[in-house]
Formats: sequence, C-alpha cells, structure tokens
Amino acid sequence: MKIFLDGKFVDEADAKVSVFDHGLLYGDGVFEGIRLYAGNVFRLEEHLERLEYSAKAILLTLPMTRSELRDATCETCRVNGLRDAYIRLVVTRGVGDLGLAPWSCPKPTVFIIAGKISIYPQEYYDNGLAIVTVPTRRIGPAALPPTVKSLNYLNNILGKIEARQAGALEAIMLNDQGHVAECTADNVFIVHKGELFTPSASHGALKGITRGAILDIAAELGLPIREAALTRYDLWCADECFLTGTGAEVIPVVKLDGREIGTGKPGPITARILAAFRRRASAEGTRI
Ligand code: PXG
Repeated sequence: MKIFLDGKFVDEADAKVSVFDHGLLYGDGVFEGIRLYAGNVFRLEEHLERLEYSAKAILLTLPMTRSELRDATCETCRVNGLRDAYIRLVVTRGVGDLGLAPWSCPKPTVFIIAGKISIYPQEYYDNGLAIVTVPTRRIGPAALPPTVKSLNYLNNILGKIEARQAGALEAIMLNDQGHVAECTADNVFIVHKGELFTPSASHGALKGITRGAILDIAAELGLPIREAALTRYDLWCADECFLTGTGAEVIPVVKLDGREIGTGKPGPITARILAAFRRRASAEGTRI
C-alpha cells in the first residue's frame, strides 16, 4: 500500500510521522473519512469543504489548495489500484516543540491513507442494532465546536468504551442539556408518524456528509424532514431509528436502552432510504 505523505507517495512501512508532531502530542489537527465507490469519490467537495472549515475553526492554515487536496486524494486511490475504499485524509499541526504552542509548528503534516473499512457486520444491516445511551456527554460548543472534525476523539472514544461495556456496538451521546446529539461516530435519525427528525449541529451533531445526503434523499422521496431537539424519549417512542456515517452508511437501530423501537425490526422508511443512498453512492461522485 502506498501512502501520500507530505507531497510524496511512500510505502506503508515508511509512512511515519515524528513523535514531535502535535497531531500525536495533542490531537492538534483535523481529518476526513471519505468513501470511494466503484471508482467515484463520494461527495469529495463536501468533505474538502468540511476539512477547510474545521481547519479554519482551529486556526490551522492548510498547506495545500482545494485542487491539490482533490488531486492527491484521487491519486492515492489510483496508485493503489482501488475501486472501493475508505480514505482517511489527515492534516496535523505538524512538528513543533514540547509545549502546546501551535506557532512552534512551521509546517502542517498531510497524509492520505486509502484502505478497507467495514464497521458493522451484515447481520446488523439485516436485523438492526441494539444500542444504549452512555454517561459521557458530547463535548459542548463552548468547549470545542462539535462540528469541527478534529483529531481529538477522546470524548467519543469514552462513549465507545462505555457502549462496549454495556454490550453494544454504538451509543447515543447526549449534549450538556440532555438532548440527543449523535452517536460516537455516526449521526442519528428517527422516523415518527411519517416524518424524519435529526438533531441539529447546535445540539451537538457533526454535520455528517452522509447526514447531508440523507437530507437530500428525504427531499427527493418527498419525506418531510426536520432538524429538532430530541430527547431519549423521542427515540424510545419513535417508529424507526437509523444511524448514518461514512463507514456505516445507513444502519437500522431496533432497540435503545432496553426499549424496542417501533416493531423491533428495521423499518420500511429506513429500507427505502438505505436503497436510495446505495443508488446515489454508486451513481454520483468524483471519478478518480
Ligand atoms: N459524528 C461523528 C462524531 C463522526 O465522527 C459522523 C458523525 C458521521 O459523519 P460522516 O461525514 O461520516 O457522514 C462521524 C464520522 C471511524 C470512522 O474510523 C468514523 C467516522 C467516519 C468514518 C469512519 O470509526 N465518523
């Protein structure tokens, strides 16, 4: 496997960053997780825009232009002969001294890995996930905007550990006010009386690229959709629930905190949305 690292393609064994890189020392950096479907990069411009916004929010000047990042992303897939892949594009603050100060880092580090990812086994797409609400809250916008896709995932990692301790693969994370924010690495949607609802960014949701695609698909299918403040009660009493993410795509949730959601089986609207998402995923995108 060839990795793009600071402008060059290197072998996996040589794809190394310094122990003085602030991405490692402090989680100081931003990233994107992107999918390649049948030789097309899904919503590449949206991913690059989110990366630019994340970088701007943490006052990190990207060392490559939009078109350089686009070319490098596509080239990483091409040199590895990939048609379907998961792409991880990372920009760290770069190498600096041992203090926090980002101004000691003259040059951000950029690397792109294109490989395989499968987050949930097929049986969960067929039967749905049983998940739990975890005690760790989603980091609030006053601490760090949750819309920034930064290298600081400890908050979500604690949520993931708590989910596993409870025997679940994913977890609902609430915000400081007790509203549903999202999962540890996925956005959440519910269906109630034919309408779709999802938490807004101001309730702690990352503006997921898959979430954005679902908003478009709902409009295309004529399904009413609203961003709303949701509580656990709203999820327990929903007719259907599903999660969205670059890795997971669209996955049904059939149980939350021991309560069956709807019939306890993946619902028909979730199935329509998943089918529409898969159609789009193979039809649209940036050809590599
Ligand atoms: N919320 C959070 C906190 C995320 O990290 C999403 C929502 C969904 O966003 P997208 O843009 O993917 O629709 C994410 C995305 C991994 C992995 O390595 C994590 C994500 C995506 C892909 C892989 O577990 N998180």
